[in-house]
Amino acid sequence: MSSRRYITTPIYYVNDVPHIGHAYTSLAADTLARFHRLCGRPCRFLTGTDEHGLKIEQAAAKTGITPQAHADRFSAPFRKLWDHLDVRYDDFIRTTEPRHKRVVQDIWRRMVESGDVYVDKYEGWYSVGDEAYIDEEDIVDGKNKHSGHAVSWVEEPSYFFRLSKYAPRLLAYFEDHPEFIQPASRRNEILRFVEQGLRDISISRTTFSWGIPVPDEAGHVIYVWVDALTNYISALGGPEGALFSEFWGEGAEVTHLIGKDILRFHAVYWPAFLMSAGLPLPTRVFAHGWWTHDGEKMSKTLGNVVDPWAIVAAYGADAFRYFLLREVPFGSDGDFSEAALRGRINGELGNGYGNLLNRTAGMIARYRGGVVPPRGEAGVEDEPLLAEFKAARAALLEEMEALSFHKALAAIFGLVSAGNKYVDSAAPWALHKAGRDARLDEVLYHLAECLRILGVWTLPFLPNKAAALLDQLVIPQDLRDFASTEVWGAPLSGITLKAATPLFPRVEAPEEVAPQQPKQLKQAKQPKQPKQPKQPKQPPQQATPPQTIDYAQFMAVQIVAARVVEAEPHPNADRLLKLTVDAGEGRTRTVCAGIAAAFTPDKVKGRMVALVANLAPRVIRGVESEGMILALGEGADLKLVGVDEGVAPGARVQ
Ligand code: ME8
Repeated sequence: MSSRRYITTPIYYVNDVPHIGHAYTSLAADTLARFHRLCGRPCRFLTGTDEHGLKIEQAAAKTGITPQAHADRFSAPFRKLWDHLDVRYDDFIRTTEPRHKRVVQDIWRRMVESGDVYVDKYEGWYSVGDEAYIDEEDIVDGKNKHSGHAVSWVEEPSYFFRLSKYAPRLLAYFEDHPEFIQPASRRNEILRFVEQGLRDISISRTTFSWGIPVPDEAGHVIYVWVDALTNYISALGGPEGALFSEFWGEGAEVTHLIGKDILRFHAVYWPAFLMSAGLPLPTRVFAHGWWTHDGEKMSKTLGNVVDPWAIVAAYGADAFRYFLLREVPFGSDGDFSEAALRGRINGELGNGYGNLLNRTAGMIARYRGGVVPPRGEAGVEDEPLLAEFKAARAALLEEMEALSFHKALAAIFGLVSAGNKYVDSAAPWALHKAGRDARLDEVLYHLAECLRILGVWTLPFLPNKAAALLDQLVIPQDLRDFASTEVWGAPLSGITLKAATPLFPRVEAPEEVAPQQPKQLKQAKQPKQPKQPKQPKQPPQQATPPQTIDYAQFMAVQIVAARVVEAEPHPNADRLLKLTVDAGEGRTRTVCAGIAAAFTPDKVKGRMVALVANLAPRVIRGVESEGMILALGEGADLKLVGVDEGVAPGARVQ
């Protein structure tokens, strides 16, 4: 596999301010680029803005400024947001730059020389919103049925590109390079489309002027998609550029990250243009899914477009990045909600990762004066942690190659979980009490090394928090690259840690901090009183209407899906089972449940249950219980509230 990587995002239209959809691709590209850099691979990351075309000309006309002034005004916020989100690109291309125009005209000439360009008349539908020619069968009620953008009839002289000629070559290329279009479901879509045969496409416009002129032909501007797609090579200086020979073609791996709506342009038109121009093709085009917001499609009219600035102000850039990459597989659609984001911050980030840092730094401070001890006496209890490290490292490398960000994160957080379990089973407090100093040294060393490795691995995903963690552990620069995590056992002994500050402080929903509400809820949710003499059961009284609560009050109770991973009788109470549950937090919880009359431990082990996750922990007959599982009925007739399979632990009931 080649080692020079070129990663691109779409260039964004300057008719809009950046939103979550733009941020998603840029954050994914940035994470990937950071990962390659961490691995020491030469890598170039390009983004930019798409500034020509009728859509931009019309937007400028609306505000009464020139298209160039409009482009300048709307390109800047993208750079600003990328700075704010720590998106570290190597180049930002604007299609109105001379370096870009020159290469677009060069590509045009190459296509002409190949005999693939001819003049004719275009008669058909055009969607300005999509900047695309739309087939009759894709129009419903005057709109592109896929995007909802209005279409209008166009008749004008136009240059055409012989796309039809390239269908067989494209199909042969797809066959030979199964990795070219990803994910696989999208590849099949494109295969079916090309197999039907391709029609030639119009590649110049004459009815407006905001574009790159067709060489030697007054009155025609080059179709905006020919213009825009060429950015990927104009930013390398064009086919003759030094960067082009380094990052395009032989010896380079080119990855275009895009949204699913613009796949046809990238997977059909772009390779055909490149074939015609006699240039190598990119290695892969990966189409990610779309985000909805609280279950609804985002739109300006609905006013529900997720503004990355607001999210970052409330939760921080790292948490936003983590959520987007962890919540759904990269090729799938996803739903953004602040409640789900808070769940991840408080769950695997706070209770899992942050907690491991706090516990480790706390114990090194308490038992060793804040200095990482030398390695001491190895024990069999160390083996699961070391095995998890090896498995996680292999998975991380593999999943990043596959652009499976969510699985890469799952692998890393598997090690977080193993680290927390290791604390529980090695029980440093007990070793300290028993005076087993050499063993305690070993355990504390392993925990420090585990955190260093986690810190390094999370640098691409959580650049600020991971750097803060490595700073707290005072890890030298040469122990912050991927190579330094190849084997477990870095020289950390003797390092004096800085005082730990929480990495992911708990975040509360705005509703939860409103006065009164939590109090009322606590009252409503405290039925576990010492047993009172039982009242005979009454049907609900009809006379007084049931008390209602509002949505905010409901949301203050965090009910999440959890899997029972272990179950055993409670050591001190016959009617209780002691359950170990996984609520997707990167650690497990112990929950005491009064279900022993209805369930033996093996009947609940493995089941998905509904867990009240934010009930204050309390010690029940000597065992601390962190939460409550929901059940109905009593005694032997008791039933558990179930959760369908396929729901991930940690998913919130809402
Ligand atoms: O298409 N969820 O630019 P653009 C996820 N200029 N992604 C979304 C999204 C959502 N809700 N909404 C939009 C263009 N996107 C062209 C690209 S490249 C040579 C030219 C994504 O600003 C969308 O899928 O309209 C696309 O990948 C990107 O935002 C840019 O959209």
